[in-house]
Amino acid sequence: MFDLVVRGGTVATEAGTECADVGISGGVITACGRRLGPGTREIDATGRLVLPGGVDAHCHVDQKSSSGLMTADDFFTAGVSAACGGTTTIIPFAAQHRGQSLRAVVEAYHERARSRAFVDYGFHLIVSDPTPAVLEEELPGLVADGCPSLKVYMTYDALKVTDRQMLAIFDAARRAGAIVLVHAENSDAVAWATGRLLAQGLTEPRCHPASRPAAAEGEATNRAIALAELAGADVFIVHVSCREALAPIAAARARGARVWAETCPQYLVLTAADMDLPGFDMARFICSPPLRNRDDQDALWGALADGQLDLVASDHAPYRLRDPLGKMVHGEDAPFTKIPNGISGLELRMPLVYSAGVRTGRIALAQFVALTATNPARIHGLYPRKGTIAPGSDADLAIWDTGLERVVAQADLHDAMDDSPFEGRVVTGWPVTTIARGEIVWHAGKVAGEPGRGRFVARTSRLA
Ligand code: DUC
Ligand code: ZN
Ligand code: ZN
Repeated sequence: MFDLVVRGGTVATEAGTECADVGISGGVITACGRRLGPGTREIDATGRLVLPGGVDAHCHVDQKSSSGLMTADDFFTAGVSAACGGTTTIIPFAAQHRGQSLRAVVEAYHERARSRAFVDYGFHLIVSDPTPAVLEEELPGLVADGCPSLKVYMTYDALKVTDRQMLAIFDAARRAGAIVLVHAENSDAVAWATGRLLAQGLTEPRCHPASRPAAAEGEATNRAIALAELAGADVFIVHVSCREALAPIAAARARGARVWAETCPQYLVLTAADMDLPGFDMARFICSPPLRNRDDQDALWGALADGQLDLVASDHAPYRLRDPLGKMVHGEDAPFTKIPNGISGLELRMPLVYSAGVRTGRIALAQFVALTATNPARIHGLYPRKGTIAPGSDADLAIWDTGLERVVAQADLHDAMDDSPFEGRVVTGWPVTTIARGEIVWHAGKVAGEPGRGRFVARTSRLA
């Protein structure tokens, strides 16, 4: 007798699909096959797709930005939103600001997450102050405690590291068994392009993309990879948005370099042209790197299809649009340089990519599973516990109605935002039931589960 049986669905993994029942006991998948015995509870998944719960490897939750703003979502609202969108594991950041102990930062995030988390979570570290104590004493211990990844910024004055610091970080990460995530934009190029716009009085939100040119992302991506190779470190380029960044990634992988990379839904379905309207509403699209053009979009889809990009993460960075503690922190007439960067997307990540990718034939279903669940789990030390449907894995599943068509409306979403950059978009294919460690947390339009049900998942070091 199982605790729960998901019966008669089409089970999809990165290896293909099969018509099978999934048997769950004690929060774990214990059997997958035809005509399984009964469960205390059963869900009929006939005519539905059964997918591994998604793993969102890049999101910002209960995080203070370098300018002191908090994200709108905490671990509860973010987790509910994730679950309603078919994602059952998230990896947000524990962000160090200069002068802080990295260990103390991580402990504070643990404290806030423990009582509020709705889905399982890990932490990437953000290192902005790579002192010898941080790199030699704190980092190895934090990796051993289950955080084998850290992010560095090549831009933003309060966060950015120099090339020399980046080399020291790569070196320490290699020795500790961590992968280094890089926000790759050339800071001086961005400052120069920004200055040129401001000098012409071009300050509206829609001018933001021109202030962060694709060349700046391409140059920094190439440099980050070169420095990682020099130090022998594993490097992961986050939020790749353009052809200029894809080229050095593909070249590095062709020569066997240890380089991984992601893109995000906003770069796959939106372009800078969506912003080309006057007024503050366009601030909803401000993110960094910025939205690009149709040609970049095509290149990103091509890179997902041919395996040059490893995963799709949301980069959920929720700052409410019409809120003095959000995008309006400096008022409605603020220049684009003063508007917080970030787009929400935890809940829509998988439906957007399914709808725009699988239904259109740009990527296959098995690739969708790999890009949204299996690869992020594997790259970030969660596999096979997370990211697949197999005996022994956590019972994290989503049952999808692939024909369900909905128009995106913020009012239907579960995050703490007041606005979505994807508002009004028609999306076909949605999770109708989500199961997290064997518990039905989203079903028939209702959320079930308490704050604190999500657990920290210690991830495996790259040395293990
Ligand atoms: N970088 C991120 O990774 N997320 C939000 C904004 C940013 O610059
Ligand atoms: Zn970033
Ligand atoms: Zn981010």
